[in-house]
Amino acid sequence: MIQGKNFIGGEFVNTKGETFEKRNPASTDELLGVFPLSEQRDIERAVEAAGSAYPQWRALSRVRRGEYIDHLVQVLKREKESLSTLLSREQGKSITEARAEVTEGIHMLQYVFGTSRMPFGDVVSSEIAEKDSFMRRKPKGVIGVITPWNFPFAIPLWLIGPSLLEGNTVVFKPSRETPCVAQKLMEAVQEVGIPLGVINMLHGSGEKVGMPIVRHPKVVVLLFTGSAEVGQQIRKVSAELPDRMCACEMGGKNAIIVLDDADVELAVNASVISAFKTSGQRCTAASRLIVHTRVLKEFQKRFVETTKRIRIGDPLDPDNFTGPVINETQMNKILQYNELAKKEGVEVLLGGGRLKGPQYDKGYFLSPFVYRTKPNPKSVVLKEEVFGPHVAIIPVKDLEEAIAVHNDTDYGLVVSVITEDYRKAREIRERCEYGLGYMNLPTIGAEVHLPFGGAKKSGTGLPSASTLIDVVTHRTAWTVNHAREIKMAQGMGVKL
Ligand code: UN1
Repeated sequence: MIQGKNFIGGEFVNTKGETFEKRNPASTDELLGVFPLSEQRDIERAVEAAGSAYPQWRALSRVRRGEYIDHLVQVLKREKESLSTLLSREQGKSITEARAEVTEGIHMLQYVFGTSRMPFGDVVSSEIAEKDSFMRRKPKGVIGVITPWNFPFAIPLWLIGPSLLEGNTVVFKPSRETPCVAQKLMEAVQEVGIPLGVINMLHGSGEKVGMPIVRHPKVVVLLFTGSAEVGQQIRKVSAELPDRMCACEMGGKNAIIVLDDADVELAVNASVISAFKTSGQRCTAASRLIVHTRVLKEFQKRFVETTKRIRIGDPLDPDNFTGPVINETQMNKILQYNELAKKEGVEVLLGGGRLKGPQYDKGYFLSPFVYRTKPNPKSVVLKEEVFGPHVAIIPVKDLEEAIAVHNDTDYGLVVSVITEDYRKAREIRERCEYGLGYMNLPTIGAEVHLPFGGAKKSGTGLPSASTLIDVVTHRTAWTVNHAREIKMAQGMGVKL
């Protein structure tokens, strides 16, 4: 049982006041920890600590900051198995997925460390031979990091890693659904001896902790991954602050497009992985399978058969494909979307619903809901993100219709096309609206050194992961004259 504490100024602090419990979503009997519900004064202390740590931290060399990150990698690697198990118990994802997530988080830190001896700016040309111009990146200050429950280890590190390397300090608010892994991450930070106040963490709710961080005028950059609704709220608040930059990563209604020449077995496997890993609770999950009528019959039959076979159960059993969903609210929301699909008149292929039996009754286990429906611009279930094991098969007659159906949603995060025809794949690549595109692959499983971010409602066009550097640094110009006299660009005369 974890006795949760906030981490402020390099110390775990005792907080008086209200607390919340974290239970295992696979077996709600199991209490994993009790955590503080932070309040305004805790937020002030954390922002203050991050602000005070900033001048010394940014004054260190970039290479030295990178070395701290490398040390953090070593500690997290040592703790990999215990972190993965805790993640699986806290989040409900299968142990194999939890291990992959821990690996992915460590990969981000390794990437960041690797860039610490690489250039962080450019040498820029000048019209004047004796002038040397440079683009030099500078840190911005205190960065707020607000992260979701579906990737409680990797996403914080995607956002915190680059922020720290570039000399910023951080106030981190993990999701209230996944405080345990965040707590362990701070223990590792403390062991490494990252200077006090460089990373601070506050437990609590979105309303009482998240939004006050968003509203705080001393937080110059806000990094958020979560729902489109909250992201939009954050963008509005940020727009009122004169020097605030915010980068929001906000979900998807992703599709796999199965074309007429597709390898159907590959299409089925890619679709099952994309739709049901993490029980569909990834922003990269596929909830729309847009299938050419020529392969529809075979694809549908095999997709339904394979889906029936996936093993759902105890996430710590490595033979299980997926575990429970995160909590009761999400479970009910998903079930409501299933009902809504039925009301919309879809053809139900697998009925979904709560799994029953001794191994399921104490958790939030759902079986997949699979349906077939014609393209329907008025359908709500074809447009909104469900974030659960809920997937539509949508028949289309040709490539043109596939592209039109793909783009008929406000989101634009991931597309995958299953085809052997590179010309058709190119049409998908050019004309679909997305941030991450795949050919003959699932929609999940991006690697950290690629840009990660969506179009339309899915993102603000400021990608995270490796390209976060553009958000957490200010590009400055620095120009030096080596001549004895002043020579101006643009042919300006300066005869005095
Ligand atoms: C998310 O679901 O919020 O591409 C992130 C993937 C993972 C990251 C998912 N690497 O599925």
